[in-house]
Amino acid sequence: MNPQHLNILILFIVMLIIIVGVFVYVYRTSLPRNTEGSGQSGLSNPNQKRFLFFVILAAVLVILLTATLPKTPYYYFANEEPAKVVFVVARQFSFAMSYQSGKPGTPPPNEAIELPAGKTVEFRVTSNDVNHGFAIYDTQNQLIVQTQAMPGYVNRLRWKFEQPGHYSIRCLEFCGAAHAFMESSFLVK
Ligand SMILES: [Cu+2]
Repeated sequence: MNPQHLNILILFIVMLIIIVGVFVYVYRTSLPRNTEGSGQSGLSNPNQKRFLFFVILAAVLVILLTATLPKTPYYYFANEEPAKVVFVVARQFSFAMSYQSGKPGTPPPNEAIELPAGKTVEFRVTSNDVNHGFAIYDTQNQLIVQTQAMPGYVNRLRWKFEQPGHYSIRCLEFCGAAHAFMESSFLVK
């Protein structure tokens, strides 16, 4: 297991423990009480305990969001000028790729794509019909980055390919009968 997968596994186990903990807490605090103690104050008061619980929960969520949001791929290479821009139009059941953007109402241009290794490139991804996925797999067939291809919308995906070779593109959004065969590729050198 590579370290990245291990981190994700640990994250999921921690989240699982937190979720189970919340359920156990809610279950235990919602049990009918057999004590007749009225006029409780301080932390023995269930309302105050609940309030404190939600304050801590909110604080944990804010800390986690602050720590993880800047690491989302939306900001990858945001300050760099892409060396190449590739226009991608997905449709049932293929990807058309070109260095030129197409004109509305005409078939999208399609050409073999070659990208420079070690330089930031940008894909501008859209769809001509339904929602598709645009997922890039490296030379070892590992998924490295992906975005959605949506009709009427252009998603920009920036990446830097360090390894030269053939990269595959697959659709990750079930889009119809031949979805499983919706593939393309490009060369990095
Ligand atoms: Cu598909």
